[in-house]
Amino acid sequence: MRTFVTMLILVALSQVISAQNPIVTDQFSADPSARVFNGKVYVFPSHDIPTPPEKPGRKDWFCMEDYHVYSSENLTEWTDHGMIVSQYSAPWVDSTTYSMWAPDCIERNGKYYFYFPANKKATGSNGRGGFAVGVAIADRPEGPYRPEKEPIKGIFGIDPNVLIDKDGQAYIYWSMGNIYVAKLKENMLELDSEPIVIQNLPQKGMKEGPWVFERNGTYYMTFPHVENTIERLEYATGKSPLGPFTMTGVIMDESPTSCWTNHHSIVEYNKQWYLFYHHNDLSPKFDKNRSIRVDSLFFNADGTIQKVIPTLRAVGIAKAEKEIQIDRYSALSEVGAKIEFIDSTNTKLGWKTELSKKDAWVRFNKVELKNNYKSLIAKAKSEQNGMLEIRANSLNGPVLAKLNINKTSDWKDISAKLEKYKAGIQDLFVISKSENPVEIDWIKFE
Ligand code: FUB
Repeated sequence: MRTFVTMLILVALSQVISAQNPIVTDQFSADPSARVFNGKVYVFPSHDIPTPPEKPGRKDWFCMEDYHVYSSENLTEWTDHGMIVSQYSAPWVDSTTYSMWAPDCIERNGKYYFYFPANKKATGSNGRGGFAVGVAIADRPEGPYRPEKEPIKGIFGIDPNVLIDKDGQAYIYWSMGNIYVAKLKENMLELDSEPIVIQNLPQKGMKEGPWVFERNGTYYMTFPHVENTIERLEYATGKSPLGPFTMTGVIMDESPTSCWTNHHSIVEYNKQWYLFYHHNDLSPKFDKNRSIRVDSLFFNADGTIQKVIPTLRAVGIAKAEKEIQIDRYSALSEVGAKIEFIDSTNTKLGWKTELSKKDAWVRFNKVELKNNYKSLIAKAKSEQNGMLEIRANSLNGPVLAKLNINKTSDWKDISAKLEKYKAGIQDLFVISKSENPVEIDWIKFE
């Protein structure tokens, strides 16, 4: 009965968000560890928050008090299952430190083990506890999770990552200057070997956030590293989970918005590989309030990883009848098109597309048009009278609708009759057909 009630509460707490990059926009999120459980992708990020007034000393630093978990089947609609572990629910965590950094989660024998770093309650004479790694266990990926009373003995560090090898042996990796690894016992709660430092990684520049996976007999040790001034994602490869590893390449260059950290995970889902990572999209001026993202990742025939270029469009097929955030575009015209926050004082309201010239355009790829839509709706405005054309698949492709945006300084839902169209997955072009500037929040089909 108790489990049933808990499940009902969890369902009631779930919230579905349709999103491109970043994939979570109603709160900050960072350090995404993605896992495939029961045919869905689950993402376990950390959760940045603005500094609370009682912690002014942390104003310029990471501030994190709990974790949420998200899931998706199509990688465009994400369900937030709510908070799973907090600094107040784990008995060993010093709940004044807001230090719930990058976590990971793994399944073994039907149980879900959630690993998270945080500052321990002080025990030493210096009054500081330092970073340890704890575990919380659940019967379902969404929780509820029960935190263990004590952290794992023998780990002093951050950014836990767990690999269960093909022979069933589990390994835990973490960082603290270097990257460390140790075997885990079958119970997933205790170390089964002395920690060792992974050798042959770059000596200079900070390394953290290990994420290890195996593909075709190669073990990929992937990690953020400061080669120049901020982190980029690099990797080394080897033939065993313990190494030796050889430095192999760069997965993603430094953030174009100068986010100092990047932290990632790599996962295969429905025969496609994905890179989950973070930038500071919703907080351009403070890079400790980050947002998680996803893009496709490809391997070369020799097993090396092709560099991933961050996109706004992200992955997956968008549903035409949901609000399509065209500001998460696939391409923009060189002149007359730009993206701005709807309200720069409340970035969580998202972005808008501004088309300021005739023939300026924005392209949004892979929208699934079903049969029988009658109209196209745009949330838009124009200080003078504007006009938009929506076309399928190219700038000269079939016209789907023409929208007149009558002079207004308020956002309006403007509707136009749809022309005959072909159902299926199409790329949409939204094109300005007047010299008067038009702002668009989203479009959708009805
Ligand atoms: O999110 C806090 C810390 O920043 C993580 O633990 C690191 O990997 C870096 O992303």
